Amino acid sequence: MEYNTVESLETLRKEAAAEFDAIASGQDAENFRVKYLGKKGILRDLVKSLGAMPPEERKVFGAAANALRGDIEGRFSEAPWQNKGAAAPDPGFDPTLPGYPFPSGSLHPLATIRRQIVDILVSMGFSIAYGPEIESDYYNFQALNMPPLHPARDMQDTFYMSENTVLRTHTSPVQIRVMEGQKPPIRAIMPGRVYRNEEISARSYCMFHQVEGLYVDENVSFADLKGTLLAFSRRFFDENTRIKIRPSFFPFTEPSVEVDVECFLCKGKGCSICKQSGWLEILGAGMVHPNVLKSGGIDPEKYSGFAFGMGIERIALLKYGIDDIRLFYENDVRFLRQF
Ligand code: 2NL
Repeated sequence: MEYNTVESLETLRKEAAAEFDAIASGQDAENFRVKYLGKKGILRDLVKSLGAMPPEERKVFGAAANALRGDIEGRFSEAPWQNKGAAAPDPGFDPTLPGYPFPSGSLHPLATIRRQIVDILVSMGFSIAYGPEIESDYYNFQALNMPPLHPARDMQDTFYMSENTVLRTHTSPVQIRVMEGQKPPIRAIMPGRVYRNEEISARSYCMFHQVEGLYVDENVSFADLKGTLLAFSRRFFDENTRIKIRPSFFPFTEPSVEVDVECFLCKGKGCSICKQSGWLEILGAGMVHPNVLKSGGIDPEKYSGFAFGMGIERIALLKYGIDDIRLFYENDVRFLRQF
């Protein structure tokens, strides 16, 4: 098309405006610049038409052509994408659309259960203590009323690092360290990993997690133990949960008990989780053996105490209805995503 009338300049203005608005990339912008504003561009060519025009027409056309060139140059140089040489905006990008969902992680089921247990006990006045996972024979056994050759020390269950060093088989050694380091009243819980050299199966693994608790003061009685465990069970499971206390044996407590809670699923009627018994065993406990108080530097004539221990895996398996303990350690995201 020849641009040699004022009317044709209006057509040119519209065409240029449409092309300008369609600029979608740096390449489009460069093509536009060459086509309209370049040395051989359409707007430069207009001057050539002037020579053939009568003077009156030349004056009007020249002014209109200059105005058009000024407008296009102005818009082009002021386009937002010209700043700092940024590329032209991609019209396929809509900044008002919602973002892509960001994959979020979640707590491991064992961490969730541990936090629930620890939070309840901390709110009841227990403080948290930690200790080494590699322990001496003394702290893991002797101080807990298990002298050499005691049957509970059976080689089958303990990982020995050397003759006198073991991977702790319970968190109780931390309690000895706490008793050594402070005077009664002592109210402390010990969450942590423990190790047992057992055959790996759906039921047991070579490592698991415990939370143990210890309360030592003057006149601590078995009734205090019952009240503490009942209050804990009602906070953790259900406010009407009943508990059942059965006699048992641990070398470090006397008397020793095991505690069952009413099955939270069937409320005691009997179901697959509680194997039709209506009860779930959740922890072991007892009054601290006088020999153990002595190991901790505490006078058993003046002070008494209770202690309890629970396995986190056991409670997590029950609460989530999981049938294989190994799932906790495989880090299969198809499993972990369900929590
Ligand atoms: C269980 C049973 C228990 C303890 C742990 C303890 C610690 C000291 C003194 C006395 Cl220093 N007792 N701990 C007592 C009774 C039971 O754990 O079945 N744990 C998974």
